[in-house]
Amino acid sequence: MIRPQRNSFRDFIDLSGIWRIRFDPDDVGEAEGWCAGSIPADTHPIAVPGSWNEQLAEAGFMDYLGAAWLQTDVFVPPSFEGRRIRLRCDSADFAARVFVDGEFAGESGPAFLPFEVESERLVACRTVRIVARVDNRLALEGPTPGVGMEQYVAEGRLRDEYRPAVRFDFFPYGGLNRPVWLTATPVGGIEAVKLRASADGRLTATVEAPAGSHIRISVAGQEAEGFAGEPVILRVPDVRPWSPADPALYDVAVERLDALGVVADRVELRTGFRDVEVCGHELLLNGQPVTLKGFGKHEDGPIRGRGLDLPQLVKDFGLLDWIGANSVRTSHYPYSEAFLDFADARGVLVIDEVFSVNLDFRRVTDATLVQHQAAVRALIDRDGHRPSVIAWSLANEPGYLNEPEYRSRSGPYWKVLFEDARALDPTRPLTHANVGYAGLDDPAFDQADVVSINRYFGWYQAPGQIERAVELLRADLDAVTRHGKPVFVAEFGADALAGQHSTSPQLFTEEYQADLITAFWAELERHPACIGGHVWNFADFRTAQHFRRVVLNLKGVFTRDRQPKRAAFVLRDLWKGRP
Ligand code: BDP
Repeated sequence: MIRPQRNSFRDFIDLSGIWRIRFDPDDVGEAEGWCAGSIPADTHPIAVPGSWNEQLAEAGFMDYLGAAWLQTDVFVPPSFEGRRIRLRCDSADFAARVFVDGEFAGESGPAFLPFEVESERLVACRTVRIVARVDNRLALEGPTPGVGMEQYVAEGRLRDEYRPAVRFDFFPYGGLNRPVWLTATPVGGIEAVKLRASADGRLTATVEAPAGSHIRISVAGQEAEGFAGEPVILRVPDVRPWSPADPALYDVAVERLDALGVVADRVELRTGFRDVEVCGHELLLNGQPVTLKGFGKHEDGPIRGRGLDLPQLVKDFGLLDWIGANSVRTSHYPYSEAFLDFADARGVLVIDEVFSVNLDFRRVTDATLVQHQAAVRALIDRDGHRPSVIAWSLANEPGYLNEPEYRSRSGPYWKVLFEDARALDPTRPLTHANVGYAGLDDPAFDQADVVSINRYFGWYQAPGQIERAVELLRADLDAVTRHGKPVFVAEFGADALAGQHSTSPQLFTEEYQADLITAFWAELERHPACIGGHVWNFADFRTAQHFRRVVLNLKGVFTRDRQPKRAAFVLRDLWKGRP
């Protein structure tokens, strides 16, 4: 899939704006033909991109989990005549079926990743109605399992009931949370480009286009030619390797030439030349060891929910710079491409995570693995050319319910999943985020290149006891060191309510959060196998309702509206090396 772009061969229309939405709590829309669109009286206005929850809270849809039909009309301009016209959606949470003028056109693939649909109705010089049936429920056996009242009851876990019902600790926002586009590309054009660039200036491009297509690649004044489906290789002399200190980016032009050697299609991708590898307990970037300092984040904000928020992106990258962070994990799902544009340009290292949270091995079937593999493949396809992406994270906290099936059944699952990912991209290390319950010999560690652990000592365990928390952390770091790989603390932290203070160690105060983070950081820094840590979380974020959460998960070092807590200043001193 090629991201929408505009040049002499390609064009797009951004369908962002006010759409209409009709909720379908009884799941009757499909049978009743809502795919053709609805009259305004049955619908609410909704901004796209944007989640329906906070936008339509007053209409009663804050906690809505189910199907909803979103619609808009678009005029297909004359300039699109004779071209391949598609509808592209950068993501639909969590799944969508798309109709054009009432006819089914196609559906989404893995959640949080783009998909395209085509329809014979998409022809130039007419107005078409786009209707998307979006559903924010998750299947029980998916890579991120859903949950319902039945499971809470059957598992005897009524105290774990969240509203809306989820198995994870963030809000299941529904809607079209990233832009939707109408695109026009040449018939028989370039369909995909796989790029890999290394610090020695070598660039390999494999282009998907009609068989036999003649391909030309150019970057920094260098050119190479070849054919679709075969790697085309070129070398840039005196390349400036990409790094956080010098995030040098290069524009790569990929052209398809017709039989006469005339350019018939062109796409551009921005990349950077760099190497990432694991060596013993170290992670090397361009041959130099790196310490990861940063955060797990979320795509989350007031009103828009998970909707793409460009001002917030600008702000967040400013804050990462201000605090001296060099890295982020896209916990717990692939983020927008706009986010990765910033990471590439600002030199922020990214651990790119697939959407698999709290995988439950009591429910894993063959279909789970197939879906998980598809999600990994789609993520690598979308982000594989990004210099900022230094590792793929294939799951967050599988086995967190402490189910015995995790130990007995997950080994072969991880073997297949990790081997598959490694074959798709041998240039990046693989990891997953381990939860304490999954053990210090988590079967996924055998496959991972980096051993990542999430640890909440001082919070869920040993609350209020920072010294004890550090001892527990040290014991776990020592124990996982025996895997002989770099060790990374992918999550640690404490909730703090901005403005809550105390002179003694008290949970929820700004001082406790800051002191816990300081103590953990000292331990991570001194541990020989540890390549750094990510504080959980960058900013406070909304969760589903539960007595454990005060609307938000308060582990942010910034508030949800990006004001610093005490921990932010402490981290800034630690990471920027101030006294
Ligand atoms: C970890 C999860 C993360 C949660 C965090 C917490 O990976 O999604 O938000 O705990 O409890 O277990 O704050």
